[in-house]
Parts: sequence; C-alpha cells; structure tokens
Amino acid sequence: MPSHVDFSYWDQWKPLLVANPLVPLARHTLHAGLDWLAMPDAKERRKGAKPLNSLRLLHTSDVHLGSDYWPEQATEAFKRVVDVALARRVDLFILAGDFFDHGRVHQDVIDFGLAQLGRLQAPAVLIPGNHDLYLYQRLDLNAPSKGIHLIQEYQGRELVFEEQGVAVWGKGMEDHHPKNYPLRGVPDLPDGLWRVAVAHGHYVPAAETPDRSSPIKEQEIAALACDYVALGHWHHFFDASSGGVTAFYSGSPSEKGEIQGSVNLVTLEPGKAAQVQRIRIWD
Ligand SMILES: [Mn+2]
Repeated sequence: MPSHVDFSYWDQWKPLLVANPLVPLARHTLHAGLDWLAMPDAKERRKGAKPLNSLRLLHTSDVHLGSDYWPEQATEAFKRVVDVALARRVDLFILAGDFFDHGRVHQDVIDFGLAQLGRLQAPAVLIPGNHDLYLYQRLDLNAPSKGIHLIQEYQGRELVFEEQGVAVWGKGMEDHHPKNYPLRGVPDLPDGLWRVAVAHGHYVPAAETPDRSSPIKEQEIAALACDYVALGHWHHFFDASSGGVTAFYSGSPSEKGEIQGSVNLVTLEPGKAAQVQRIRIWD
C-alpha cells in the first residue's frame, strides 16, 4: 500500500469533473462541505488585468427607515451615513438591503430616503433585503434619479461604472427562504476594473449546515473572483472574509451598540488587499 496519496490523479480528473454537465446534479447530492470540488479554481479566476485606479466606497445596509421600533433613530442615522459618504468623498455608495423596514412605509419615509440618496455625489447601488423586497414591487427607485441603481433581477445583474473603474454585481430577492442563495451565480466580472459583489443574507461557516433563510456559505465567498463583498442582513459589523476574498457585514447604522451603529469605508488600491475601516456614526 502506498503511504501517501498521489495527487497527480486529481490533476488529471479535475478538468473532467469541472466540465462534466452532470456535476451540478451530483453536487446537490453531495454534502455541502464538498461543494468546492466542482468549483473552478478561485485563484485562477482572479487573474487577469488589474485595475490601475484607487477606489473608495461606502458600504451600509439595514437602515430600516420607517422602523416600528426606532423610526427617528433610523432617519438620523441615514442622514449621518450620507454625511460620512460626502465627507470622505467616496466614489461609490452601496446599500446591501433593508433600506426600508417594510412594504407599507409611508410616502414621507420613501421621499426622505430618496432625498438623502439625492445628496450623494457618487452613484448608489442598492439591492433589496427581506424587509423591503415587496416595497420595490410598487416603487421604482431608479426613476427619480439617474444616480440610483436598484438591482431587482432575481438572476442577478452586473453594473459597470467606467468612470469609477468598478463593476458591481448583485441580485434581487424573490422570497426570503432557505432555497434563496444570495451569492449564487456571480459571473466573472470584467478585468481591469475593481470587482464588487453585494448580497443580503445569513452567513454560514463551512462547518455548519445551512438551515436559515437566504444562506451565504463561507465556501461561496472563497470562490468569488471579487475584490470586496458587501454583505447585509446581520445588524452588526462582521468580517466574513474567506480564501483571500474580503467580505464584510457593515451592520445597521440605525442601532446603537458596541458592534452596531457604523458603516464600512472600503479603500481599494492597486496591488493591495481591500482595506476596511469601520466608522462609527454615533458618538
Ligand atoms: Mn434583512
């Protein structure tokens, strides 16, 4: 018996495994932990022309404007979030879901949210969260302002901002349930641009089996060819980076606490890993 495992067999078989059309079917029958077997090598996919520009983006989520619990606090918080974006002169603003608290928020609340977004000097990219997905079915946020980009497509959509040198991918949410995978189907974004993914869901470490709605698996993050992954749904700041891919929850700006009440200022510079600075918005 050989005393070691000969990995050259793996090198021979892996291309077949990756190319085999039955793999997606087989994958579903495998334990979740084996998912990575069928994924193309993440490092390979991250190759290609690197961006030459620097980019600063502000990442927030879960503002919950119109909240039943802390409506005034949410309004004040969002004003301050926009102030931070202006003071730091960001190139891009990302809101990773649950901008509004529910689908029946009053028109005044919607107008307030849009007016605040209108103060930004940078494009804003929004995705729905489980709280506000039904609101957007009756409200087209894209209509009032050219600077607002709400991604609604269930299969996902890629936005390219040539001036800022960044491509952003996100997807809409049809329903918040365990078979909704917010980070599934991310395409390889264009070379030569910063590559950012946005997702609203529940982070699941590799050792855990997902049983919550809208799971975002650690392995899915590790397999992305992205420079930053902006996560929403958890109301506290959290580092979900994996496999060399920088991924963070910003947490809700509207709640006060040791790990809440802040936004993420993300700096992307050529040749460096993403730098994430947590900025508190309450004193
Ligand atoms: Mn949520």
